[in-house]
Amino acid sequence: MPGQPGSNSDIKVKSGDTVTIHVKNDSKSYHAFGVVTDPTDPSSVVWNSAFGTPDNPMKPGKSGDVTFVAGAPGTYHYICTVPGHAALGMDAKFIVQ
Ligand SMILES: [Cu+2]
Repeated sequence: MPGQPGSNSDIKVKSGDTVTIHVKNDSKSYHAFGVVTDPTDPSSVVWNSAFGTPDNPMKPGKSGDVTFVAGAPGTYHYICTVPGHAALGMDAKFIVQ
């Protein structure tokens, strides 16, 4: 789960890969996961990669897996899709080769 600024590792996969992300909310706030085309737009989630949504986010302590197939090659981001959270640093690159 994206956390502190600068501490998030880039993820690299190949187009067509089936990717499973284990998401764990170990903070005291509400969060949600998604791979997006635009980190400033939480609605730009691709490939049904969301776990939780801004309207129905993960509660503190919740965890789970989301599995999706990586699409076209390019540089995407994985972010917290709760509005404002990506700008706080819950943002890193998700690179499809
Ligand atoms: Cu968040």
